[in-house]
Amino acid sequence: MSTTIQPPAPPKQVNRIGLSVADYKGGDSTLCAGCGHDAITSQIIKAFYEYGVDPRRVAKLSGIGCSSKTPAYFLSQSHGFNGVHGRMPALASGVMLANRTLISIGVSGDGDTASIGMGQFVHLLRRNIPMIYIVENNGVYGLTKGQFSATADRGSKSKRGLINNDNAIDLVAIALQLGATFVARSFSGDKTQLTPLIKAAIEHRGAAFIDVISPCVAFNNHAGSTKSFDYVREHNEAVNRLDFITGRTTIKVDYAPGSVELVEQHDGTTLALRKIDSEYDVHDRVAAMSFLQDHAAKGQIVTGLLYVAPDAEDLHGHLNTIDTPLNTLGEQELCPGSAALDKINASLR
Ligand SMILES: Cc1ncc(C[n+]2csc(CCOP(=O)(O)OP(=O)(O)O)c2C)c(N)n1
Ligand code: SF4
Ligand SMILES: [Mg+2]
Repeated sequence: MSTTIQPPAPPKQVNRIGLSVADYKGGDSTLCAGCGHDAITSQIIKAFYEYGVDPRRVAKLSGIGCSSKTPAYFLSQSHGFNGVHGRMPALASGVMLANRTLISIGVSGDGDTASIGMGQFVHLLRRNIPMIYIVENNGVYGLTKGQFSATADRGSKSKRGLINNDNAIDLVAIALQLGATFVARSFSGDKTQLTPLIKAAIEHRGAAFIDVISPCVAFNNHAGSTKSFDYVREHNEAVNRLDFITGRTTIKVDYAPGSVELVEQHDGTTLALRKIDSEYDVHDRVAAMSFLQDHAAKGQIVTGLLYVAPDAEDLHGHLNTIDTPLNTLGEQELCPGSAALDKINASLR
């Protein structure tokens, strides 16, 4: 009697820590079909999987909005805190002070960050709190049905035909002015650019800010909007093409000819920038600010990594914080003892 031998199941594709891409997914999205935010979620999953981050070492943080709902759609094994509208930076400050071994990723909206959360956002950047901070920028309050947000360009038209007469806040310009150490802008539909940017942000020590133009198909994807798919495709001016090269392997991907600048990150990883504009220097903050303004005046949206300071000191450096997570410290580390207290008291007399 003959027996049919079944071929072995094909090997499951896994990353360097043995996890499959399914380990980086979350729940099903409840956003509108075609929403730019879902495309960003896919790039977050891809970047964390390819980088090989342990999802159990990640804290996902957000406020309120369609964008702020998205942490439910990726990294289901990670820690998560969906906070109050605009208060994600306060959560991030607490998380990173309590446990600096975690990787924090915050997802916010233009309303969540540029209106109600502006006060918190600016302090997070100036303190250089180590985290990935993504703004899913659609120029509207999507969740509350399409009011103009503070990033809507002056003169842009709402779905109801109203014209926005207020000046727009450019979060990238503000981040550069505040001394942020990693500043980038991308487009939800540009996978080639966004995935390496997220990987570089994972690697960066300090606040890594990525403003991602993310069209709202329900309320801001019509003619007259400057955050629609068509508008951004027509006005996108990329400053660099990006590859992320992990220091754990010596293989460099994508050896395309042309001018390549290697930006060393901590941990020996390298960000490779293939320059489109040979004049563009990712280490020059002042030049980045004028580059941004010059192109904005021409109606162009500059995307790519605009500025990075790979050796900047983060919040932990400023405060000399302890490496150990606070909840694992014992009484011996927490109680300095009566001799130390006597000394402190004596110094205050
Ligand atoms: C304290 C507070 N104020 C106002 C609201 C109402 N609200 C909910 S979401 C939102 C704006 C969301 O816009 P955005 O952050 O751009 O996210 P999107 O939905 O566009 O992704 C507002 C004003 C709220 N939930 N809490
Ligand atoms: S309302 Fe806009 S932002 Fe919200 S899910 Fe729908 S398309 Fe996305
Ligand atoms: Mg919005």
